[in-house]
Formats: sequence, structure tokens, C-alpha cells
Amino acid sequence: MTEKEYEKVFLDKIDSETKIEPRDWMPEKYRKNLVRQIGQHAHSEIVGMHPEANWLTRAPSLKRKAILMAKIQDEAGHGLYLYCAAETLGVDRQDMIDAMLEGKMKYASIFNYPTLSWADVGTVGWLVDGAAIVNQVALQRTSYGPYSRGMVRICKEESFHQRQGYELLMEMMKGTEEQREMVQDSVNRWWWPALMMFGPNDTDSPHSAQSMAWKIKRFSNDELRQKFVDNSVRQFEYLGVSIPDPDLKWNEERGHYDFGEINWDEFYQVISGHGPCNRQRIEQRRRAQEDGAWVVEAAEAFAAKQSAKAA
Ligand code: FAQ
Repeated sequence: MTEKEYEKVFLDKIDSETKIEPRDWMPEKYRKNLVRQIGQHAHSEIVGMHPEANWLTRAPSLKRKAILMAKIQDEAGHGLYLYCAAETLGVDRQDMIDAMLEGKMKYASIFNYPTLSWADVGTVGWLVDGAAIVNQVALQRTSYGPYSRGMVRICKEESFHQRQGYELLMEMMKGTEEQREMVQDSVNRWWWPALMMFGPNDTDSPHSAQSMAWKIKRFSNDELRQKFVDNSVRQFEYLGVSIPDPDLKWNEERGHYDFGEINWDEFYQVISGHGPCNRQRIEQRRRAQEDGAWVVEAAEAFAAKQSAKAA
């Protein structure tokens, strides 16, 4: 078949909602774009363990510690599924990790903010996992088979993450005035960065048009952000916390909430390596690589022994 014919088969599959699988022909740009997005997504899950891990040794009870530990371990698992999905596109996991450590590949902006209080553990679960779910539910229908199937499992686990965060905050809101203030302060710091997780406005998003045409993305950045805002308002009310946005109001005509302008300068600063914790996160990942090298070596030695036995 000619390249044109291969491309037609590919586009017909996209049109008919047939998943693209690793061995199928695909345009090189489709492959590269997926490696970029899935790789960034995998890095986010792994780097995302650090802000919460900061509180593991200071969890207020054994129950809270067990919940938090389980959540963080889930994030590690998500990172591994996603690295596996990216590897089906012919890239090497270590090369992607090296690219992230060298600042050539990104991870989600949100994980460059510090977790300053115990309430932040609840807020990260509620708002950060909550925003991630809105995005990931849509990605269950992404056109690339391994990514889409990975998302199904990830979404189930993210729901637990979101609920544990919300429940933690509900408990704090039933506590003392100081605890309630801690929750409000935490939400004030995380709300805007959570909105930035959806990426730049559609008009400033260089990858969106092609990713939407290839059904890698099923909804635009702004559509998903709006969905998240609309979903969140009731949850704020029920929790008894105010949204730190004086411009937030219901728009009858649009059938959605209007909200204030995001600080895009801050967003671009953070994704270009100049957020509050970028250096610290990369340093933590680099150290984790070095400290864990012996585990990888041992696993490789064991695998080599097993295959020598089988031969
Ligand atoms: N942070 O043209 P677009 C989680 C970059 S998982 C950093 O709009 P695209 C679970 C973008 O890469 C959270 N960079 O790009 C958890 C591109 O740069 P490049 C991760 C961002 O790809 C919870 C440039 O800006 N989720 O939280 C961000 O079409 C708790 C132009 O942007 C995913 O990765 C950002 N927020 O749309 C774990 C979901 N936004 O590559 C632990 C999958 C944009 O050209 C604890 N990814 N950029 O150098 C996606 O859905 C998309 O990639 C978007 C961005 C929507 C993030």
C-alpha cells in the first residue's frame, strides 16, 4: 500500500471510533504527539507523589496515614501504566525520564506548588485529583488503544482519591475555627493552580486543533476547565468554603458559571521551570533515581538469570 492509502485507513479508523493499536500504521506526528502527552502525563503522576509524600510522616492518625499511603502508591501505579503505554509507541522509558530531568519534557504545573498544611492533603485530593478526573474521564475515549484502556483503570482509582480528599476536608470543617481557616487558606492557594491544570486557553493552545482532529483529545482545554468549575461550585457550598474568585457567577444565558481571568504569566513561569518548587521536584526525582538504582540492577540481574535458566 502507498503512504496515502495507509493514511486513509488510519483516518477511517479515527472517524469510525476504532482504536489505533501499537502495530497499526500511524502518522509520525500522531505518534510523536502521543509520546509527548502520555510521557508528560506519566511524569506528572510520578512527580505528583512528592507534594503529598511530604505529609506522610506527619499524618494525624494511623487511618489517615494508611489512606494517604494507598493514594500515593496508586499514583506510582498510574505512572507505570502510562510509561508502559508510551513504550508501545517505540520510546524508551529511561529516555523519557532523562528528558524530564533535563527540562526537555514537562510534567503538570500543579506539582510545583508546596503543600504547606495538612489541609493541603485534602485539597490536593479534592481539587487536583478532581481536575485530573475531569480530564481523564474524557481521555478514556482517546483514539490510541493502550492510553484509553489505561485511563479506564486510572479513573476508578482517582475517584477514591478525590473522595478521600473531600472527606478529609469535611472532617476538618467540623473541627475548630482554626481548622476551618486552614481549609479556606488551602483552597485559596490551590484553586487557581487547579484551573491551570487544563492548559492554556484554546486560542493559545498549539497542540489542540490537531489533537482534537485525531481524537487524542475529546474536549478542548476550555471546555474541560468550564466543566470543572461548574462541578465544583456545589461542592464548595456543601463544604462551607468560599471560592477565591470575586468574578465567579452563574450565567443564565450560557448555562455555565463565569469565572475570573487566570494569571497566565504565573502559568508560563511555572511550566518553564520557574515555579515555587520546580527545582526541588527535579532534585527529588534525580535523588530517587540514584537511590533506587540498586533495585533496578537487582531486578535486571534476576531477569537475566531467569531467562538464562529458561534457555
Ligand atoms: N502543566 O497545546 P497545549 C494528576 C503545556 S495527572 C504543564 O494545550 P496539550 C493525577 C503542554 O504540554 C495530571 N504543562 O498542550 C495526580 C504544551 O507544552 P509542550 C496530568 C502544560 O497537550 C493527582 C504547552 O503547554 N494530567 O494530576 C500544562 O494539547 C495528584 C501547550 O499546551 C495530564 O497530563 C500544565 N497544566 O494540552 C497525580 C492529562 N498545560 O509539550 C498525583 C493528559 C499545558 O509543547 C497526585 N494531558 N501544558 O512543550 C492532557 O490532557 C494535555 O496534555 C493538557 C495540555 C490538557 C494537559
